[in-house]
Amino acid sequence: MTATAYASPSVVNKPSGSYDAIVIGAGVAGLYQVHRLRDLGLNVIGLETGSGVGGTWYWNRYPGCRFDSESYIYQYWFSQDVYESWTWSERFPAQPEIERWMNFVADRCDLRKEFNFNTTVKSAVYDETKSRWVVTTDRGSTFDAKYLVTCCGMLSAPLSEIFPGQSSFKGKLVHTSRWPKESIDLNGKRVGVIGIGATGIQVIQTIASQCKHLKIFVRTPQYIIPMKNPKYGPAEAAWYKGRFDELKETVPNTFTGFEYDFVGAWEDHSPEQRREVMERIWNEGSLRLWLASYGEIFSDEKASDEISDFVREKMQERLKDPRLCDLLIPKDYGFGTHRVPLESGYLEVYHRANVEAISVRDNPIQCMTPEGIQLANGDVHELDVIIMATGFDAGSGALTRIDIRGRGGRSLKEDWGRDIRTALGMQVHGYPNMFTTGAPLAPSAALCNMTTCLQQQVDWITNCIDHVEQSGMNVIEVTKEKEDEWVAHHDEIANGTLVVKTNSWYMGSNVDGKPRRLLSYIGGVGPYKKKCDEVTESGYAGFAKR
Ligand code: NA7
Repeated sequence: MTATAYASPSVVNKPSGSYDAIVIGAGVAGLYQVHRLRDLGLNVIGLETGSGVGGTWYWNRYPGCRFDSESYIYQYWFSQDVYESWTWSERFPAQPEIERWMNFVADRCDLRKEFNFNTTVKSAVYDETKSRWVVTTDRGSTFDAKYLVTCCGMLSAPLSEIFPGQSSFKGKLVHTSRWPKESIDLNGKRVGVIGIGATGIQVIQTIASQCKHLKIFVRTPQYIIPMKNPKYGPAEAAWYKGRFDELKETVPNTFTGFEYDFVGAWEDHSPEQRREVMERIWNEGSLRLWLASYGEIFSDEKASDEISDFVREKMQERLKDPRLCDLLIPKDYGFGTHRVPLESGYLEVYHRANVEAISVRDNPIQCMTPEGIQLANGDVHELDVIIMATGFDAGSGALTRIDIRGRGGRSLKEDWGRDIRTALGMQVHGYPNMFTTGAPLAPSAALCNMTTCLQQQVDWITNCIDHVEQSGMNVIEVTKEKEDEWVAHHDEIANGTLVVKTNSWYMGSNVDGKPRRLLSYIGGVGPYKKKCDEVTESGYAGFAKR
């Protein structure tokens, strides 16, 4: 089943009032969290800003949006029936197919009725006298519940208001994650794209042939890996469906939550062997070169230099033109120290006659004007459409944009404005009975196959809530000491890597004033799971219960 029409959701399925648990978000984590809590017998409500399910895959409908994870790995593992009943059309499918899959999962598990859509949570306030969370929404509705689980996504708070004069622009201005459902006609238009991260690259390579003229505003060059995206037919579907049990067991225990794991130790291979390995993995056309070639590329300068040179060489062969090489090939940070996008013909776009790369490294964008984009030197680039592929306030932004108040009225926005701290990325001291997924200091904040990590977190949270319920308690809250311990452990591992030396959303450096800390736990998905399991097995040592 690949192209089912899905039911349009009722907007409001549940009334204001009291529930056992409130789940914010109807993406990968939110759907599964509602499913699990409902199975526990809890009265649960899901609240979602969008008009449908999908989260990331609902919002990011810009041209060219697709998986960088293999479709048969970016999966739910809780149900063999769900896994085997959906058939992917290719290795890295595009957003419409992924959105259809998310809707298929929601329908197969009858989850839609548990959600109120078109409903944005404005505040979540912990009432200490009642030990309950009180949540208000933009629709004027109020819900209270014993548990609050945030499944808001780690890349869902767009950086869409960053240039002075944006509202004066006479043409069409759009952030990629708010691309309209009815799409935008780019034919014959003068289009500008700001940003060449994973999103910008997908957009640029897709729209270049449609635009009359495309100006790409380039600041920091980006390493890339060419994607290989074969179509899947019955043979491939039978192959991966037959591996359900094996993948379900192995994927959650690898370093990054994908199928593959590292090839061996850098030092054990000669330079010639390493070259052979890199060539082989490069030709696989997946994220593997980054996530599962040599672990040392994240920590050892020599390994990082060697693999970075390898990728630079590959990019140079395609770009040829020295000006483009200077503009587009990274020189001052190591391969893989932030997100490496897959691409299909992206570099060749810059050879097209209708495409122009504008360097804004030393001559930054100053503002938008009614005509287009103005740079610091006064040059104005006249445009009909401006596409902002400018990224997100990652990890923390989705939560700090909600007025979340814990014990004593403390504000999460203020707490995280000083220092972004969590325990296991799933609880924050001072916020009892609040659980977070895709939040800072867990692999799910960036460095993993998202479905793997989010399911593991949802399972942990569900077991924890079940434990509280079974023990007849009201409240569970991580202690300050336990949180400190986790933050120290997280920092120790992070600070031993090269990732902390590179500026990117991974470090929060794309948002002015954001405290600098690696958002994602980099100790590995499998080891992280083990640490979470140890907490469960200890009866939640380090968590205060009453
Ligand atoms: P990213 O990776 O944060 O990329 C944002 C891009 O926008 C990046 O190239 C930025 O350049 C650029 N940017 C942001 N502000 C400016 C200004 N003021 N001037 C010029 N260029 C600017 O976001 P994506 O949406 O591409 O990807 C986010 C994740 O989604 C991705 O990692 C995948 O996991 C999925 P900079 O690098 O800051 O110089």
